[in-house]
Amino acid sequence: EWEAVRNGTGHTVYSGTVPLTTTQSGSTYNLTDGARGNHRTYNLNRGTSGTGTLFSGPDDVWGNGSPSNLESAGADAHYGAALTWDYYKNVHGRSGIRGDGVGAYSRVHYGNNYVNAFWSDSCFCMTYGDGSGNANPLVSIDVAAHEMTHGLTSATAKLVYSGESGGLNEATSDILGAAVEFHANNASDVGDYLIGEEIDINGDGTPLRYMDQPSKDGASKDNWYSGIGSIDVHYSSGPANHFFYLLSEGSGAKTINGVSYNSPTADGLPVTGIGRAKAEQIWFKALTTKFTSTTNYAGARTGTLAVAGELYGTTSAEYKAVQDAWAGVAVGS
Ligand code: ASN
Ligand code: ZN
Ligand code: CA
Repeated sequence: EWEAVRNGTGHTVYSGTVPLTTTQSGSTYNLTDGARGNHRTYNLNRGTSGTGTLFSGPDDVWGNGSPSNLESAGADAHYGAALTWDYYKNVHGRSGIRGDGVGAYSRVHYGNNYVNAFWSDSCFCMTYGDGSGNANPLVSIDVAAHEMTHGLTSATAKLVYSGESGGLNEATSDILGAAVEFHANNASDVGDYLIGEEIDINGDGTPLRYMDQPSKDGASKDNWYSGIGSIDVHYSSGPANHFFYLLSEGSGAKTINGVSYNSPTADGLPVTGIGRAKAEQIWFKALTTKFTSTTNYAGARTGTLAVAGELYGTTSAEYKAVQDAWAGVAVGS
């Protein structure tokens, strides 16, 4: 039996019509990404264990844009994994989650009315529910990149998923998930500092999380405080998400790709942003070379400052912006 890498087409739920890299095996096409370590996308068809079945068929066109066609969410998941792979490869020089060029896999249609998505270290895979009520399949670009980034964190800093390190783990997935969405440059799902704005999990069109002012979700914290390690990691992520927004874009009001933001600072002092590209380099390098399993907010400040010093020098505007952005979320000296 022969196999070949193919260029297919996905009609996704959230990202319009997109290119998908697939594999042709005999007369059958598969959602196996032959250009990205054979990352595969499986259909659990409402099951909750195993892999279900690899998406496959007689042609290289996947889904029709509607969630009722089971291939559509598969196309989103396959596309999101490819975008995340390409982001780490092209922007940070990392090939695959472990840096070994080996793909992972995605499973869609997990369970019944499951309103979540998750990364698992035990399967080294991502899993996506179909949502229920207003919530649609949880397969948008930022959600896929968020989950895949949990794999990166597991393979690098290994930030423990509780306490302040847990908040930093969650924030890392939001920060780099947003970065992937911006880099994707997809016309249907444009880049923003919102998480999960496509899936309508709240039923009123609001996103799951806001990086410019995390407290807008009603639960996340904008700024560090001494007890933050005892709240849910999806809320203690707030100060780090807010730090990243301030570092990239600066404080105050701003509109980007049609979305309006307003980012206040804890100390009332202004922060001048250094742009997303530099902020991404600082966070990624801190994650992969400075952070450890027990890094807390103070350690994240130290680690990102060390990286800013290495990349730009300790007298640079970038170094000062890292200092100011941490002070802006009440982490500092
Ligand atoms: N979707 C959630 C997340 O990635 C699942 C969880 O709570 N771990 O954070
Ligand atoms: Zn997460
Ligand atoms: Ca988003």
